[in-house]
Amino acid sequence: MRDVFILRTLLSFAIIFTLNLSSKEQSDADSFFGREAPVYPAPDHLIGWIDSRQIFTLNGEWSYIVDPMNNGLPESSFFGGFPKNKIQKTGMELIEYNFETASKINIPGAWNAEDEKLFFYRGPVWLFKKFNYVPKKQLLTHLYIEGSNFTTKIFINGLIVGEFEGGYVPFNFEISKYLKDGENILLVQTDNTLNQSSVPTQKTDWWPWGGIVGDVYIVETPKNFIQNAYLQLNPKNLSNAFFNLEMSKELSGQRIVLEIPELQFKKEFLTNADGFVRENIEISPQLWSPTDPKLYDIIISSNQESISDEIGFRSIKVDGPNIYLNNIEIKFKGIAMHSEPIGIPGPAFSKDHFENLLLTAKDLNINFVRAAHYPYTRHLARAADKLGLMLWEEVPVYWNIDWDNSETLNIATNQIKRLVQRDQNRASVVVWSVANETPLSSSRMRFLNTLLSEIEAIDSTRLTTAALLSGSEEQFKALVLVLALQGIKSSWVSPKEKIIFQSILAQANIPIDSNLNFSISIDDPLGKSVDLISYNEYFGWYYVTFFTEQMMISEGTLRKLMFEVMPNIKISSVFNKPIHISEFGAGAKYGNHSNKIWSEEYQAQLYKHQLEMLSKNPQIKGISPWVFKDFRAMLRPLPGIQDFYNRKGLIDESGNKKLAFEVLADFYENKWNIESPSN
Ligand code: GCB
Repeated sequence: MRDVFILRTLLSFAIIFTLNLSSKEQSDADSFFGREAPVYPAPDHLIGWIDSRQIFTLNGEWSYIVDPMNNGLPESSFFGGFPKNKIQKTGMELIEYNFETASKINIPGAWNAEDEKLFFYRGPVWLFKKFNYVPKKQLLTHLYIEGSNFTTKIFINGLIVGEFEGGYVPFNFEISKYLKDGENILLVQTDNTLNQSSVPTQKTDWWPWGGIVGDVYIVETPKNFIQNAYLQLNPKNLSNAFFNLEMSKELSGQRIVLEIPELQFKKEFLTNADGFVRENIEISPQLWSPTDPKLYDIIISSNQESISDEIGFRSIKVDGPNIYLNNIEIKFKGIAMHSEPIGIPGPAFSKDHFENLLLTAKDLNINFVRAAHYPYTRHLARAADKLGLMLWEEVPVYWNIDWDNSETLNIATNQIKRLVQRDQNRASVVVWSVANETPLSSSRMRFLNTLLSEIEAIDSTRLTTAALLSGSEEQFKALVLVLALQGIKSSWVSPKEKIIFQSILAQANIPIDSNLNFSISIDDPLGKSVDLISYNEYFGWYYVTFFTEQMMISEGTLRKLMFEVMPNIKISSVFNKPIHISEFGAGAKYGNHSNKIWSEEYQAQLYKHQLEMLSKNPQIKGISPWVFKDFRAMLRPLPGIQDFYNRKGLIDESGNKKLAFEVLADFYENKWNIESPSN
């Protein structure tokens, strides 16, 4: 049989290389070089409470091979691909790869952070790990990966385990049948290519870190195990909590014990016909809050296993334009972040990375972090739980994506579900965000409403949002008139520029002594579906740039005028809900001192004007300026200033504080409190 195949192969070679091919023959030739793609199964349902399971880490040193032609897959290689892991035995075997001698990388870690040659690379890279393990007959063995960007194919001992598309979120496969006693080989292909239908889409203002960017564990469970469990306070009744539990199989009558030793709570439940427990329990815990981030040990046991976690109890809700934590009105004093550690290139993934980020961010006197624009590893919310910071978590539905593509919707749905399933017990997480700056359309509404209903089905105890774009062209034309009126009033404006401003006003029939203020009313229809109206705005940074050519006024003049009019800008929404300003900011290179843009002084000035403006708008109940730390961005090439960093950070990549840092810290400490005894 094998000989017949080899003979046919050789014959085909001869034919292909000696004949001029017709198109039919060409397609035969193509299918000869590439085989039909095998089926790559999807991951299993997510396993929760991972940190209390029986786990063996596969973190550490791995080898890697870059495969720009995607030739290592079994379906694309004539020789069976890399999963075969052919080994040289006699020195006569033709093998063109070798994982044993290949370069090494630390996992978790992004190959485009660790290997300079791969900095801008987008494509497949193979990651290889040998490990010793003896599977136990009475247990199931799972492979758990906390995050892998963005398409991941997994092989164990040469066999296909499966594929996951999406990136950033955890997934697991049951792998018992692929394992053998002793040495096992795990081979993972990660591909960080993004395209129009992926999530995120092709163009983003952050780095497409590629590779395995979260913990890799072997996890052992009983054959019937507790898949996940959820314990959260009922926002409508603070002495009542929802307790939901799901078994891995639809097994009814399973005995489950829930214990909270510190509260002397112990109760037994039986699973229903679907293998679920869905109960309300009565407890009176001390409530979690930023000033008192109290966590309780929780133990859940079945007849076969026991899982545990530390969980905090709090409520979060909105009522009209106000936000309430534990029924006390609060403001979100926030900062936005990317998942990149201080002083270390690449993505953040570990407990240390996030503790360091959050502890440093706490010097801003914040109580809230917007974890933009994609899920970080579970260590973020764990650190926030302990440090008392409220969190906004988000999926990478960013700018314009393929709203009508059902595959794209599947990827995003999967991301939001996995994020919620993983972090549903974290008291720190108070906001789920489904999107950032997505242009209006009916297909976008359908898409985002689907994501919102996925959240609602799993977790109804938190706020939902999306960072919206708002302001029509018409509205922004009014800003031109407001700037022109200010230009006429301001003594420092040159006579030449005053003449231009006069003519702009005359054309619009606006008398030069009018009193016009600029106002924006957020009316994105998605506002109806979310709890928190979040809005990104860039007054003082981008917005003037749009007008300078059209007005024939220098950008310097317009920037100065913008600072003058900003304190009177009104931001409201048509919804009776709190507004959160999810972004504002300006680029500044640390150590660059001048009165020009990119200086620390310009950024600090912009913060002062922004904060004055925002504090005068009563519907605004939260802010998270952009951004805590300078982060890697391919859209930012300016040599000497950006060098492929987005420079809107309040600290630079090494942790140096820019002037604006203190401006924000002072605002949060002294100027933006709720004037009520409940503060
Ligand atoms: C935005 C985006 C954010 C960018 C930021 C910027 O509106 O939401 O991802 O990085 O602006 O710096 O331009």
